[in-house]
Amino acid sequence: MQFEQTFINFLLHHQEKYNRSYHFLVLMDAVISAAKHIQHYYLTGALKGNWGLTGDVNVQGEEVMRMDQISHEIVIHYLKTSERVIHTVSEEAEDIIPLASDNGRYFFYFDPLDGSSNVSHGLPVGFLFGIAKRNLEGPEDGHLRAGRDYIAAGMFVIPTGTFTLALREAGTWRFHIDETMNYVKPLRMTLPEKTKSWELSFNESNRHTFSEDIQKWITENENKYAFRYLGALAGDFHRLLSNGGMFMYPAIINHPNPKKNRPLGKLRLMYEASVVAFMCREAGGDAVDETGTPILDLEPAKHHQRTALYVGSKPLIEDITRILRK
Ligand code: AFP
Repeated sequence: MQFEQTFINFLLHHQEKYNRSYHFLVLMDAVISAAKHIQHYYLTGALKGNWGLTGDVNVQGEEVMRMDQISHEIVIHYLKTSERVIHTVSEEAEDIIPLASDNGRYFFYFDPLDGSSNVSHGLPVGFLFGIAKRNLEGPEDGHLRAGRDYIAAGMFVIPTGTFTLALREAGTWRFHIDETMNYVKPLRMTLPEKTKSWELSFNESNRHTFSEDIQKWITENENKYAFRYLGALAGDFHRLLSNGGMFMYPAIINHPNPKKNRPLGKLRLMYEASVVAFMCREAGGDAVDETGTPILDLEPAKHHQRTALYVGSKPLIEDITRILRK
Protein backbone atom coordinates (compact mmCIF):
# COMPACT_ATOMS: atom_id res chain seq x y z
CA MET A 1 0.00 0.00 0.00
CA GLN A 2 1.10 3.54 -0.60
CA PHE A 3 0.10 6.47 1.59
CA GLU A 4 0.59 10.13 0.80
CA GLN A 5 0.91 13.13 3.08
CA THR A 6 -2.45 14.85 3.54
CA PHE A 7 -3.00 18.56 3.08
CA ILE A 8 -3.89 19.07 6.75
CA ASN A 9 -0.73 17.25 7.87
CA PHE A 10 1.31 19.40 5.47
CA LEU A 11 -0.27 22.55 6.85
CA LEU A 12 0.21 21.52 10.49
CA HIS A 13 3.91 21.08 9.83
CA HIS A 14 4.03 24.41 8.01
CA GLN A 15 2.39 26.25 10.91
CA GLU A 16 4.70 24.53 13.39
CA LYS A 17 7.83 25.28 11.35
CA TYR A 18 7.01 28.98 11.05
CA ASN A 19 5.67 29.24 14.60
CA ARG A 20 2.20 30.25 13.40
CA SER A 21 -1.19 30.06 15.11
CA TYR A 22 -3.82 27.33 14.69
CA HIS A 23 -6.37 29.89 13.44
CA PHE A 24 -5.27 29.53 9.83
CA LEU A 25 -5.76 25.76 10.11
CA VAL A 26 -9.33 26.28 11.25
CA LEU A 27 -9.97 28.54 8.28
CA MET A 28 -8.33 26.19 5.78
CA ASP A 29 -10.30 23.25 7.18
CA ALA A 30 -13.46 25.25 6.36
CA VAL A 31 -12.18 26.01 2.86
CA ILE A 32 -11.43 22.34 2.18
CA SER A 33 -14.86 21.28 3.43
CA ALA A 34 -16.50 23.86 1.17
CA ALA A 35 -14.49 22.72 -1.86
CA LYS A 36 -15.45 19.07 -1.31
CA HIS A 37 -19.11 20.04 -1.13
CA ILE A 38 -18.89 22.09 -4.32
CA GLN A 39 -17.10 19.19 -5.99
CA HIS A 40 -19.92 16.83 -4.97
CA TYR A 41 -22.69 19.11 -6.28
CA TYR A 42 -20.82 19.69 -9.51
CA LEU A 43 -20.18 16.00 -10.16
CA THR A 44 -23.82 15.09 -9.67
CA GLY A 45 -25.02 18.31 -11.30
CA ALA A 46 -26.21 16.89 -14.60
CA LEU A 47 -28.38 14.28 -12.91
CA LYS A 48 -29.79 16.60 -10.23
CA GLY A 49 -30.41 19.55 -12.55
CA ASN A 50 -27.73 21.75 -10.99
CA TRP A 51 -25.99 22.78 -14.20
CA GLY A 52 -28.80 25.12 -15.31
CA LEU A 53 -29.87 28.70 -14.65
CA THR A 54 -31.80 30.02 -11.63
CA GLY A 55 -33.74 32.53 -13.73
CA ASP A 56 -32.22 35.47 -11.78
CA VAL A 57 -29.78 38.11 -13.03
CA ASN A 58 -26.90 39.16 -10.76
CA VAL A 59 -25.43 42.61 -10.05
CA GLN A 60 -23.05 42.23 -12.99
CA GLY A 61 -26.10 41.79 -15.27
CA GLU A 62 -25.26 38.10 -15.86
CA GLU A 63 -27.70 35.20 -15.61
CA VAL A 64 -27.17 33.38 -12.33
CA MET A 65 -26.44 29.67 -12.61
CA ARG A 66 -27.68 27.24 -9.97
CA MET A 67 -24.13 26.06 -9.33
CA ASP A 68 -22.95 29.66 -8.70
CA GLN A 69 -25.62 30.09 -6.06
CA ILE A 70 -25.11 26.67 -4.44
CA SER A 71 -21.32 27.16 -4.32
CA HIS A 72 -21.65 30.63 -2.80
CA GLU A 73 -23.98 29.34 -0.07
CA ILE A 74 -21.67 26.42 0.71
CA VAL A 75 -18.62 28.67 1.13
CA ILE A 76 -20.48 31.20 3.28
CA HIS A 77 -21.75 28.41 5.55
CA TYR A 78 -18.24 27.08 6.20
CA LEU A 79 -16.69 30.53 6.59
CA LYS A 80 -19.33 31.35 9.21
CA THR A 81 -18.72 28.17 11.17
CA SER A 82 -14.95 28.79 11.15
CA GLU A 83 -15.59 31.99 13.17
CA ARG A 84 -12.29 33.32 11.85
CA VAL A 85 -13.37 35.67 9.05
CA ILE A 86 -14.06 39.36 9.71
CA HIS A 87 -15.67 39.93 6.35
CA THR A 88 -15.76 38.28 2.96
CA VAL A 89 -16.13 39.39 -0.65
CA SER A 90 -17.84 36.94 -3.00
CA GLU A 91 -18.22 37.33 -6.74
CA GLU A 92 -21.82 36.23 -6.17
CA ALA A 93 -22.77 38.96 -3.67
CA GLU A 94 -23.16 42.65 -4.38
CA ASP A 95 -22.01 43.80 -0.95
CA ILE A 96 -19.17 42.89 1.38
CA ILE A 97 -20.50 40.27 3.80
CA PRO A 98 -19.64 40.83 7.49
CA LEU A 99 -19.07 37.59 9.43
CA ALA A 100 -17.08 37.44 12.69
CA SER A 101 -16.74 41.25 12.75
CA ASP A 102 -15.39 41.48 16.31
CA ASN A 103 -13.29 38.36 16.82
CA GLY A 104 -12.32 37.43 13.27
CA ARG A 105 -8.71 37.36 12.17
CA TYR A 106 -8.86 37.13 8.37
CA PHE A 107 -10.38 38.67 5.26
CA PHE A 108 -11.50 36.18 2.64
CA TYR A 109 -12.03 37.17 -1.01
CA PHE A 110 -13.46 34.50 -3.30
CA ASP A 111 -15.12 33.41 -6.49
CA PRO A 112 -16.99 30.21 -5.61
CA LEU A 113 -17.39 28.96 -9.18
CA ASP A 114 -15.42 30.80 -11.83
CA GLY A 115 -15.81 29.90 -15.52
CA SER A 116 -19.56 29.73 -15.92
CA SER A 117 -19.43 29.00 -19.65
CA ASN A 118 -18.02 25.56 -18.76
CA VAL A 119 -20.73 24.68 -16.24
CA SER A 120 -23.44 23.34 -18.53
CA HIS A 121 -20.83 21.01 -20.08
CA GLY A 122 -19.44 19.77 -16.75
CA LEU A 123 -16.00 21.00 -17.82
CA PRO A 124 -13.45 22.45 -15.38
CA VAL A 125 -14.34 25.50 -13.30
CA GLY A 126 -12.55 27.07 -10.36
CA PHE A 127 -13.09 28.01 -6.73
CA LEU A 128 -10.54 30.80 -6.24
CA PHE A 129 -9.71 32.61 -3.02
CA GLY A 130 -7.29 35.09 -1.45
CA ILE A 131 -6.74 35.54 2.29
CA ALA A 132 -5.38 38.58 4.16
CA LYS A 133 -4.87 38.97 7.89
CA ARG A 134 -6.15 41.71 10.18
CA ASN A 135 -3.77 44.26 11.65
CA LEU A 136 -2.62 42.58 14.84
CA GLU A 137 -0.55 45.56 16.02
CA GLY A 138 -3.23 48.21 16.26
CA PRO A 139 -6.80 49.08 15.32
CA GLU A 140 -8.17 47.37 12.22
CA ASP A 141 -10.00 49.59 9.70
CA GLY A 142 -11.17 46.71 7.49
CA HIS A 143 -9.85 48.25 4.27
CA LEU A 144 -9.72 46.06 1.17
CA ARG A 145 -6.30 44.48 0.85
CA ALA A 146 -3.97 44.57 -2.16
CA GLY A 147 -2.55 41.21 -3.32
CA ARG A 148 0.85 41.98 -1.78
CA ASP A 149 -0.87 41.85 1.62
CA TYR A 150 -2.40 38.40 1.08
CA ILE A 151 -0.96 35.70 3.30
CA ALA A 152 -2.26 32.90 1.09
CA ALA A 153 -4.15 32.37 -2.16
CA GLY A 154 -5.41 29.24 -3.79
CA MET A 155 -7.69 27.53 -6.26
CA PHE A 156 -9.53 24.27 -6.64
CA VAL A 157 -10.05 23.06 -10.18
CA ILE A 158 -13.46 21.41 -10.00
CA PRO A 159 -14.24 18.58 -10.74
CA THR A 160 -10.68 17.50 -11.60
CA GLY A 161 -9.79 17.17 -7.89
CA THR A 162 -6.73 19.38 -7.90
CA PHE A 163 -6.00 22.06 -5.35
CA THR A 164 -3.16 24.59 -5.50
CA LEU A 165 -2.25 26.78 -2.54
CA ALA A 166 0.40 29.48 -2.28
CA LEU A 167 1.64 30.50 1.17
CA ARG A 168 3.45 33.79 1.60
CA GLU A 169 7.20 33.30 1.18
CA ALA A 170 6.71 29.53 1.40
CA GLY A 171 5.94 28.52 -2.16
CA THR A 172 3.07 27.30 -4.31
CA TRP A 173 1.93 23.74 -3.65
CA ARG A 174 -0.31 21.38 -5.60
CA PHE A 175 -2.43 18.59 -4.11
CA HIS A 176 -4.65 15.90 -5.63
CA ILE A 177 -7.82 14.42 -4.19
CA ASP A 178 -7.58 10.74 -3.23
CA GLU A 179 -10.15 7.95 -2.91
CA THR A 180 -11.04 9.08 0.64
CA MET A 181 -11.70 12.65 -0.61
CA ASN A 182 -8.54 13.96 1.08
CA TYR A 183 -6.25 16.35 -0.75
CA VAL A 184 -2.82 14.69 -0.63
CA LYS A 185 0.75 14.56 -1.97
CA PRO A 186 2.12 18.13 -1.80
CA LEU A 187 4.17 19.03 -4.84
CA ARG A 188 6.00 22.35 -4.96
CA MET A 189 5.30 24.19 -8.21
CA THR A 190 8.01 26.24 -9.92
CA LEU A 191 7.51 27.70 -13.37
CA PRO A 192 9.83 25.94 -15.82
CA GLU A 193 12.69 28.06 -17.17
CA LYS A 194 12.98 26.11 -20.41
CA THR A 195 10.78 27.74 -23.03
CA LYS A 196 10.00 24.48 -24.83
CA SER A 197 6.83 23.80 -22.82
CA TRP A 198 5.66 27.43 -22.60
CA GLU A 199 2.14 28.22 -23.79
CA LEU A 200 0.18 31.36 -24.55
CA SER A 201 -3.38 31.58 -23.31
CA PHE A 202 -5.90 34.28 -24.24
CA ASN A 203 -9.28 34.58 -25.92
CA GLU A 204 -8.25 34.65 -29.58
CA SER A 205 -11.68 35.92 -30.64
CA ASN A 206 -10.91 39.17 -28.75
CA ARG A 207 -7.53 39.65 -30.43
CA HIS A 208 -8.48 42.54 -32.70
CA THR A 209 -10.01 44.44 -29.79
CA PHE A 210 -6.66 44.67 -27.94
CA SER A 211 -4.35 47.72 -28.19
CA GLU A 212 -2.25 47.87 -31.38
CA ASP A 213 0.92 47.26 -29.36
CA ILE A 214 -0.46 44.06 -27.82
CA GLN A 215 -1.74 42.85 -31.19
CA LYS A 216 1.73 43.46 -32.63
CA TRP A 217 3.38 41.56 -29.77
CA ILE A 218 1.07 38.60 -30.40
CA THR A 219 1.83 38.59 -34.13
CA GLU A 220 5.56 38.65 -33.43
CA ASN A 221 5.49 35.94 -30.74
CA GLU A 222 2.61 33.55 -31.43
CA ASN A 223 4.65 31.13 -33.54
CA LYS A 224 7.12 30.51 -30.73
CA TYR A 225 4.63 28.89 -28.36
CA ALA A 226 1.68 26.51 -28.29
CA PHE A 227 -1.71 28.12 -27.73
CA ARG A 228 -4.26 26.86 -25.17
CA TYR A 229 -7.49 28.38 -23.84
CA LEU A 230 -10.11 26.75 -21.66
CA GLY A 231 -12.15 29.84 -20.76
CA ALA A 232 -11.90 29.22 -17.02
CA LEU A 233 -9.03 31.01 -15.33
CA ALA A 234 -8.35 28.24 -12.78
CA GLY A 235 -7.90 25.64 -15.53
CA ASP A 236 -5.81 27.88 -17.77
CA PHE A 237 -3.65 28.98 -14.86
CA HIS A 238 -3.29 25.37 -13.68
CA ARG A 239 -1.62 24.50 -17.02
CA LEU A 240 0.51 27.63 -16.88
CA LEU A 241 1.96 26.69 -13.48
CA SER A 242 3.15 23.37 -14.90
CA ASN A 243 4.17 24.42 -18.41
CA GLY A 244 5.11 28.11 -18.12
CA GLY A 245 4.27 30.84 -20.63
CA MET A 246 1.69 33.58 -20.23
CA PHE A 247 -2.05 33.91 -19.67
CA MET A 248 -3.49 37.26 -20.61
CA TYR A 249 -6.81 39.00 -20.51
CA PRO A 250 -5.89 42.43 -21.95
CA ALA A 251 -7.97 45.59 -21.95
CA ILE A 252 -10.55 45.63 -24.75
CA ILE A 253 -10.28 49.04 -26.38
CA ASN A 254 -10.82 48.46 -30.11
CA HIS A 255 -14.15 46.67 -30.18
CA PRO A 256 -16.17 47.44 -33.35
CA ASN A 257 -19.05 48.21 -31.02
CA PRO A 258 -17.49 50.76 -28.63
CA LYS A 259 -20.15 49.93 -26.03
CA LYS A 260 -18.47 46.54 -25.70
CA ASN A 261 -15.05 47.98 -24.88
CA ARG A 262 -13.66 46.99 -21.48
CA PRO A 263 -10.77 49.39 -20.85
CA LEU A 264 -10.26 47.79 -17.43
CA GLY A 265 -10.35 44.25 -18.80
CA LYS A 266 -12.78 41.63 -17.59
CA LEU A 267 -11.24 39.86 -14.63
CA ARG A 268 -11.82 40.84 -11.03
CA LEU A 269 -8.86 42.15 -9.09
CA MET A 270 -9.50 40.78 -5.61
CA TYR A 271 -10.61 37.20 -6.27
CA GLU A 272 -9.22 36.43 -9.72
CA ALA A 273 -6.18 38.50 -10.77
CA SER A 274 -4.57 38.95 -7.33
CA VAL A 275 -5.13 35.28 -6.52
CA VAL A 276 -3.28 33.97 -9.58
CA ALA A 277 -0.67 36.76 -9.34
CA PHE A 278 0.10 35.71 -5.76
CA MET A 279 0.33 32.03 -6.71
CA CYS A 280 2.49 32.90 -9.72
CA ARG A 281 4.91 35.01 -7.67
CA GLU A 282 5.38 32.16 -5.19
CA ALA A 283 6.13 29.88 -8.15
CA GLY A 284 8.77 32.26 -9.53
CA GLY A 285 6.62 34.23 -12.00
CA ASP A 286 5.02 37.64 -12.17
CA ALA A 287 1.86 39.54 -13.18
CA VAL A 288 1.03 43.06 -14.39
CA ASP A 289 -2.00 45.08 -15.50
CA GLU A 290 -2.49 47.14 -18.69
CA THR A 291 -0.18 49.91 -17.43
CA GLY A 292 2.58 47.43 -16.59
CA THR A 293 1.96 47.89 -12.85
CA PRO A 294 2.42 44.74 -10.76
CA ILE A 295 -1.01 43.26 -10.02
CA LEU A 296 0.02 42.67 -6.41
CA ASP A 297 0.58 46.42 -5.93
CA LEU A 298 -2.91 47.43 -7.05
CA GLU A 299 -4.93 48.83 -4.15
CA PRO A 300 -8.58 47.92 -4.65
CA ALA A 301 -10.88 50.94 -4.54
CA LYS A 302 -13.96 48.73 -4.96
CA HIS A 303 -14.42 45.09 -4.04
CA HIS A 304 -15.63 44.05 -7.50
CA GLN A 305 -12.98 46.11 -9.32
CA ARG A 306 -11.83 44.79 -12.70
CA THR A 307 -8.34 44.73 -14.13
CA ALA A 308 -6.51 43.63 -17.24
CA LEU A 309 -4.15 40.75 -16.48
CA TYR A 310 -0.86 39.44 -17.87
CA VAL A 311 0.47 36.60 -15.71
CA GLY A 312 3.18 33.98 -16.18
CA SER A 313 6.87 33.34 -16.70
CA LYS A 314 9.09 36.28 -15.74
CA PRO A 315 10.84 36.84 -19.12
CA LEU A 316 7.49 37.10 -20.92
CA ILE A 317 6.02 39.41 -18.28
CA GLU A 318 9.15 41.61 -18.46
CA ASP A 319 8.84 41.72 -22.25
CA ILE A 320 5.14 42.63 -22.21
CA THR A 321 5.72 45.17 -19.40
CA ARG A 322 8.19 47.08 -21.61
CA ILE A 323 5.47 47.34 -24.23
CA LEU A 324 2.72 48.27 -21.80
CA ARG A 325 4.84 51.04 -20.23
CA LYS A 326 5.85 52.56 -23.60
P1 AFP B 1 -17.33 33.53 -16.70
O1 AFP B 1 -17.53 32.88 -15.34
O2 AFP B 1 -18.25 34.67 -16.94
O3 AFP B 1 -17.29 32.52 -17.82
O4 AFP B 1 -15.89 34.19 -16.62
C1 AFP B 1 -14.78 33.42 -16.43
C2 AFP B 1 -13.60 34.32 -16.40
O5 AFP B 1 -13.75 35.28 -15.39
C3 AFP B 1 -12.29 33.56 -16.24
O6 AFP B 1 -12.38 32.39 -15.50
C4 AFP B 1 -11.85 33.30 -17.66
O7 AFP B 1 -10.45 33.23 -17.77
C5 AFP B 1 -12.40 34.45 -18.43
O8 AFP B 1 -13.48 34.99 -17.65
C6 AFP B 1 -12.95 34.00 -19.75
O9 AFP B 1 -13.54 35.07 -20.40
P2 AFP B 1 -13.95 34.98 -21.96
O10 AFP B 1 -15.13 34.05 -22.02
O11 AFP B 1 -14.28 36.38 -22.32
O12 AFP B 1 -12.76 34.46 -22.70
